[in-house]
Amino acid sequence: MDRIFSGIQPSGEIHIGNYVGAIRNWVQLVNQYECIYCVVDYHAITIEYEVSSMQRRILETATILVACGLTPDKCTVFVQSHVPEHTELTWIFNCVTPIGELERMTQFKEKSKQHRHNINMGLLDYPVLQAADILIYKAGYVPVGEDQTQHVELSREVARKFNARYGETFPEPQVLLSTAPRIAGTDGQAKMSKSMNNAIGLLDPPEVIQEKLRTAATCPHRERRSDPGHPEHCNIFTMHTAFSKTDQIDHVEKGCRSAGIGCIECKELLSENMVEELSLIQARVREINEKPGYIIDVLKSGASRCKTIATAVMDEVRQKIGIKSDW
Ligand code: AQP
Repeated sequence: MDRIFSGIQPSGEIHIGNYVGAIRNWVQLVNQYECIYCVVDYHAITIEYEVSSMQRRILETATILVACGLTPDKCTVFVQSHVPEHTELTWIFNCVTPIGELERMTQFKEKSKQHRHNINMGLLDYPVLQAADILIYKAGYVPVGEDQTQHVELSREVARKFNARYGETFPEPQVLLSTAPRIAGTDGQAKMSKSMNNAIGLLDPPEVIQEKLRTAATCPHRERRSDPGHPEHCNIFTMHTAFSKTDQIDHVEKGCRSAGIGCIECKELLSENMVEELSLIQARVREINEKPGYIIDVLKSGASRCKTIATAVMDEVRQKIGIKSDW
């Protein structure tokens, strides 16, 4: 069975972009692949963060993954820092990765603008740590949202460079995109993001979801109710494609193009469907939270499984680069 790896940062509230762009796809893949999913805490410290909230965020993120269906009987869920071989491999990969490749990464450029006073080495090196996360498990596929495809491309290059210098070791991983690989924020412009105040949280209560959708941007070309809309330019329609049934999507698309339905009706239908799907996840989160220690056990056994794989791969890597220590 081919292996899959993907990760999520505990850098804020998990939102519906993370969910439909990545997590929901991860759940669908567990029957076809051997899946490893990771809470990437070392990635999350590349930007300023509240130290006292980090443990809570890590556990909350893992709880959401399990509540969405990534249960330990189907896949492995663990925390990146619990398997330190990831950071060891990062150092080795640093020594085959051209700095120029990292400087041209879109996320690095955007985060450098967002965090002008903290453009640190970790921000630049973020994709190399990601390459190590993926390649330490020799994963062949990486299901991510569209924003991460450039980083997966880089991990392919890192694998190629390592293999060329030290001999065939790593596969070149392929991206797997979901059917909703990019959800824009409620502002309708920037990507929905934990750090942008434009997100609908997976744990938001129904009234908050309704309010966020009520005020969310719609098709920029539709100024009046009587104007025909352009669903292909409307983030609300993109969300419909992720949360509504096929006949509803069809109804909304036709109604919008013909001005048969207005944005209020369109948003109300979306809101109902989103609340229905998220309330199931929220109920499972509550159930998990009633079992103290459960998530910690899931993460410990996940880390122990991953450690076995990572240790073997690091042995192979150390041998290939001439740093084997069996004296
Ligand atoms: N808006 C989005 N639409 C579709 N997919 C998305 N993903 C993130 N935002 C969207 C995908 O979710 C997975 C986990 O993302 P991440 O936590 O590792 O980091 P990110 O891409 O940087 O997500 P955020 O929410 O924007 O976090 P911050 O604000 O901390 O940078 C990835 O597969 C990602 O593609």
